[in-house]
Amino acid sequence: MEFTHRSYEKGQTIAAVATPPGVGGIAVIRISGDNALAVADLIFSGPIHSYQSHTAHFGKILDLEGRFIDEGMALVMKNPKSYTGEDTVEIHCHGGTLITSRVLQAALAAGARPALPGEFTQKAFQNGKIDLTRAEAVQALIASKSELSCQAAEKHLEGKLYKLIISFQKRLTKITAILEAWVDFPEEGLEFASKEQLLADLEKLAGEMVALQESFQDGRLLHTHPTLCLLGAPNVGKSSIMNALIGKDRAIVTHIPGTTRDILEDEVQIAGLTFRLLDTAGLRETDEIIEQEGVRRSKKAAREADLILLVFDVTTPGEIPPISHDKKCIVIWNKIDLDHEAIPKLSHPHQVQLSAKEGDGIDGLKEEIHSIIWRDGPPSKEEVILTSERHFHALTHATTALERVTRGLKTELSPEFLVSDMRHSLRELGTIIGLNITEEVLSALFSTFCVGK
Ligand SMILES: Nc1nc2c(ncn2[C@@H]2O[C@H](COP(=O)(O)OP(=O)(O)O)[C@@H](O)[C@H]2O)c(=O)[nH]1
Ligand SMILES: [Mg+2]
Repeated sequence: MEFTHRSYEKGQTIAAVATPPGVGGIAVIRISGDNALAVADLIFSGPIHSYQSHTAHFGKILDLEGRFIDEGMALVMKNPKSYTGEDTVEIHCHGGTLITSRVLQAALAAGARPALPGEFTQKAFQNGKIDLTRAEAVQALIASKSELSCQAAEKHLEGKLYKLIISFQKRLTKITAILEAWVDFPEEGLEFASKEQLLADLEKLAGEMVALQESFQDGRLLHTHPTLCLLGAPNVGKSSIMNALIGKDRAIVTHIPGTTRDILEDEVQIAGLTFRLLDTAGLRETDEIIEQEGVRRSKKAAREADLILLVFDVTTPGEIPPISHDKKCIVIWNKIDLDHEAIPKLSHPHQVQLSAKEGDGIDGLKEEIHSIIWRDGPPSKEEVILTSERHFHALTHATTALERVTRGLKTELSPEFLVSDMRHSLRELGTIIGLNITEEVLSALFSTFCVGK
């Protein structure tokens, strides 16, 4: 990960354009920090200081020499009731690139410094407005392109993951206290019944933690954008299927075999997920050097794909090569709108028939993709799932430490070791919500955010 580590200085006043670059109806320049009101006062016609918190005011936006930049609104949010927990002013101006940059320049000239990526959210976290899972959820929600990743991020933003981690911590702390008492008063020992109870509690807790950990199998799909790769002989209709799946004329389709030579890529929403869809050059022996390279690339893309869509033309199925079972694959029989002989019988479990030209069977193909990707059904609306690698690793460490405790308790291991593992587990859980986390890790994390968020 590439990032520049930066120290956080509480209260420093920062400014950034919070709206996306480009032209729009309005743009928002956000200013936050101890001097936010003073900075805004210098570039806005009204007396920002005297405005009540959470009120919006129309006025002129001026540079430090008093030159008119634009008319707009100032929205004042005084600490601690703001996103960052500090004094914040948002200036809404017209959304022209030049106007926006002049307003930002004026704010910088008035004493703010340019905000780094994610710095407003970092302030919110450092000032205790939100825990780290919620801070991360903000960016995850912004980056969400699919229904399911949105749903998962919303859960985290509502604090559901945070609450779950806190409840794990409480139960861990309780068990740790019992074990610590055992260390302090070893002669009293752990009574037989309480040891049984302790083991039962531990195993129940570990089970719940492992369940959350395993939810990352689904959660990983939400942020990695799995790949679908169209594969098959020339002219079977791969490019036509790509176009039908994404609903636009993305790939060139002709009756000439070997039309697609390079790999084409686009995004497609299926099964609540964003997939990378790859269209490839048709697989065949060829002396043509560009096509040879295309075929090589097709094979490489197929090897790396999460799911292969292997296409055949029902009118000329030809020789069907053996289909490997270790790779997820759907066999597609295309061109069923044309007259054709009986479709060859294959034992392959996932087969669909369709006509890319007419659009028939495309929904069936999507359903098949859905059933392969979500073998046990997609994550439910209620379920809290892990979607971040960072959370997954911390939870894995926490559960591994807990498993050591369970084993140790069964094998009469000295309680000091058990306590040490319990503390380790607690610490790992804590990092998920942002406790005991190094500044380097934090700034690496926030550096992936948008500027202005
Ligand atoms: N009748 C019919 N023709 C199709 C169908 N799909 C593709 N074609 C035609 O088959 C030819 C090759 O299609 P293309 O998508 O370029 O195949 P590719 O080489 O596998 O990418 C074109 O002339 C398409 O119009 C289909 O479902 N029905
Ligand atoms: Mg093609």
